[in-house]
Amino acid sequence: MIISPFLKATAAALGLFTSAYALPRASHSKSSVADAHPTVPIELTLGVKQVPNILNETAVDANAVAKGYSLLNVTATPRGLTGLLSLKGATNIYGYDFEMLNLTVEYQTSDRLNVHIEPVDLTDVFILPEDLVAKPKLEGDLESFNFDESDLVFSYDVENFGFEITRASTGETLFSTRGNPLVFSNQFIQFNTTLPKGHAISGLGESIHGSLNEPGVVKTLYANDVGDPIDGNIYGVHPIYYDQRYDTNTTHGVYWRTSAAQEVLVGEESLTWRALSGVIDLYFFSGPDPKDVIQQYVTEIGLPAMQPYWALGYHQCRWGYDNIQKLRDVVANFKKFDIPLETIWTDIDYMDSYKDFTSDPYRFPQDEYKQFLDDLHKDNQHYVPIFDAAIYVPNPNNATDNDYKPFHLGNESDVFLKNPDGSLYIGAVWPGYTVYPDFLNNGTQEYWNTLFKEWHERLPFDGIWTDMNEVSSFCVGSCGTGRILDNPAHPPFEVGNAATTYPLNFNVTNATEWSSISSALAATASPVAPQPSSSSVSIDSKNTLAPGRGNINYPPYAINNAQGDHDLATHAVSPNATHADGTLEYDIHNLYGFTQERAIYNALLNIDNEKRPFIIGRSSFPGSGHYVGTWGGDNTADYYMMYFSIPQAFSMGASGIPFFGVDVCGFNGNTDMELCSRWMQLGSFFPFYRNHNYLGAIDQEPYVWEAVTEATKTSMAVRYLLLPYYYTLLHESHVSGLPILRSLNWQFPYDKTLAGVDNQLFVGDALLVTPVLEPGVNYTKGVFPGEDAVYYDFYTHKKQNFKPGKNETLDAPLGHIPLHLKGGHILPTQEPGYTVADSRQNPFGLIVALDNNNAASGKLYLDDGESVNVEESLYVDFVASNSQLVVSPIGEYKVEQPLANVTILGVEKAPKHVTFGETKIPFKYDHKTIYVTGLEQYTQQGAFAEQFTLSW
Ligand code: MIG
Repeated sequence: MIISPFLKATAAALGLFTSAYALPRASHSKSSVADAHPTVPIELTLGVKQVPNILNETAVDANAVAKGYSLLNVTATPRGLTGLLSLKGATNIYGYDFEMLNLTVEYQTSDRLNVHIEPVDLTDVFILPEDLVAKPKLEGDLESFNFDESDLVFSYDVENFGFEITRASTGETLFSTRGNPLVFSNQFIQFNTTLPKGHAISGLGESIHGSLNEPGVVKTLYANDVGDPIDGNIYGVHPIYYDQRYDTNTTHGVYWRTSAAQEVLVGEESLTWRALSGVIDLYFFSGPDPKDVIQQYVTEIGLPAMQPYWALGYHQCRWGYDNIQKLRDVVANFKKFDIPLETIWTDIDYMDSYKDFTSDPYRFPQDEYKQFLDDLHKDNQHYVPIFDAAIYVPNPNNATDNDYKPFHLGNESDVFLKNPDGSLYIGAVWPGYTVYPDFLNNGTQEYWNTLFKEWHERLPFDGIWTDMNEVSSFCVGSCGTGRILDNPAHPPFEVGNAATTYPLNFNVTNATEWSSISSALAATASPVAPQPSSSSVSIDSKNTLAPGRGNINYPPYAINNAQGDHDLATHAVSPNATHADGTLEYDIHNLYGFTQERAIYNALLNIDNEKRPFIIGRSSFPGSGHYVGTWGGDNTADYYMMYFSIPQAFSMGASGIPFFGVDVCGFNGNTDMELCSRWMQLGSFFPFYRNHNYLGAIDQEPYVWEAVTEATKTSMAVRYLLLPYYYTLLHESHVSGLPILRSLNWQFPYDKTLAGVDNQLFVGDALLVTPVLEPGVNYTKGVFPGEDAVYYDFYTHKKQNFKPGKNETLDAPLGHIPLHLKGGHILPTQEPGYTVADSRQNPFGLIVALDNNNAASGKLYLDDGESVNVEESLYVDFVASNSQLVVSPIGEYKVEQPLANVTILGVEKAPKHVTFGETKIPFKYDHKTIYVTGLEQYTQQGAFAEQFTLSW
């Protein structure tokens, strides 16, 4: 069974891989696809239609009905208190209520408070293991604590149990469940906190939404393989919210350490948090600034991985690079147009019939493939393949097919997820029927190590892109059980169909093409392929109470899972899939991607324990950032998606995943020149910078359009110039938990007008990007906050006359992305080269942007760019004041490249002379900027070999 002819035929029929303006053709007939390659029977892909509780008008409101608990036996402990909660009367609304609960309140540090509530009888209660997800711990002297050191004050009501957390320094209530009953049952846990009117709540990702969760927002937290629907649950799950208070200028965070399916309802003056299993394990972080809270949280879940330096280079990907020659052509085209290319990626096209750890023998023959990688590596470029979560189940009756070690080895080592009866859980993904490695099984890491090592010996890839790990399955339940001889190699939906969507305003900006496209479409309009009608069975979400673990596949409370029928098993492995230790997927569905990525991280370290693993993942959970960066999933080539990439990045940054980017130019649908030009420029400021495209969409490499080529080169020149600044930010993130991309709101946390400003982004503290996010304009608007702040145009070095609080209009013709330097900062630079390795051979520079007091500071971190255990590093401190720049290096890592230039912005008066150490040196003074060049002669030992001063 070979898939490639189908794809090729489809691609040809659809006019793929031709010129950028190829017309999409009419929809490919569905039946011929099905004839050529059987698919999973449609009925096996249909879930049972659920009525999501939040959309069900007759649903019972637990707050109104439940009777709650009363608190007994309160006992003070050295670090807090304990007590017993006794159910005041069972209501069993969405599960069976627990009679008795243990309450533990712990002041873990001066800025972290833990409230833990769990049933006294833990039979059938899922407890999230500490070796799976980091658990914040008591710190310091366990036997005593000065409660005055904490700004958080815990108080409680005994009769109708509720608790409140106030901030000592301001007297403000931060969190209060008072007046609303605690609900704690086997399949439904709920608490409710009051919020002040006009609140500013962020977090609770991953979703496509602005930074602020305004009243009416419902966040469904259930990892989901779905193409980025606005407000729906998508790939990652991050049960943390940030609550910013503008009346007191403080922020706190609330983290529920749970892997359960959850739903959070944000109201005008309340937040209701629901989970479908587990226990209450809540952490309050006291801040007080937003960045403090982020750091307090991220430090506990796991500080971000230090990425290899080359990860900062530009990445090119697409679904449809389906043979080696195509890859070589793309690499050559980048070179030809002189657009830096660091890494070329392949999607599932490289695999032999979409099987993990294989490559297609015809289109990716081993020798050619290996040669291609060797050639890339010679040019200091890199290669990253996709890796899907599920493992193909071969057909035992077909000798060649059956010769698939990843299945047999795993089956023999018994490392796959099971059905409740102990048989293999068999879902379906790209290759057909598949099984799923169980990362709670002790043997899985070794299985993984073996396979990754062997694969890497054949093909020395440089990192892994991990897809489908929510974890996805194209059918509902163990659909392959008893059917593995069917080989349903084609997914039960159409792939590679011509995308007929175009960016906003395409009909205006590309009028001629649009008219021919629309007439071609009209002429060939084919009847819409029959959609499987979803099952008519609909479950009343109140009728399924069950004791013990409850009703696992259809819990009584139906979350608003963003799949058509809302079934938890639609497009996902079913909740009743069972792990080696008996844990149900139901309880840890949200952890699959996290555990898989951690295992891949370990497998890559097992290949080479000295190199930082480079992994870009899709699904994520608190702690994922410690192992991987992520990308934003299947967005659409349209302006609104480019806009939402900014709050998505902020939210991932605040979730401990700073190394983030989205599919630049857009994944689903066709992009166009204008959108792609804007997006290539915006994307160049994201930590992870990758253009990726859908199989059925027109080409969108930056060389496809001349204007995009130019725009891209302009932006990339800035990015590569700033690589030392970016690398320093990566390291700062790695040691402190701070995000790399920062919202205006984090930078100026006391200015309420900046709450939810998502159209601008800071890179670190020094650079403010104000992109164009709409079609057909040659300007953009942005705000430049800070009463005393100074902003310089990055390109002209001119000081701007911006007024804080005013929405400034900036020139932004196509090809120009407004970029400003904030006074007070010093940025290290390095002359851009074609690759990151080339860039690192070039001379350094410094950009000094003075503030109103003629002062600025900054830092540089460097090391070899790839070691896991860094033995030699270099920290350089830059301080400018009183017309003097002092550069002070510490550390053993040697930089051989000299310092070439220093540019000082905001120098009001022309200096009489400029001196480097004691030596007078030539300089230029223009537009209040001092340009010093030619410093190489003084820094031949290396730019930062020793401390030096430069005075003016
Ligand atoms: O079911 O591998 O998000 O980036 O191109 C779709 C094909 C599978 C989803 C990923 C996307 C990738 C695509 N994959």
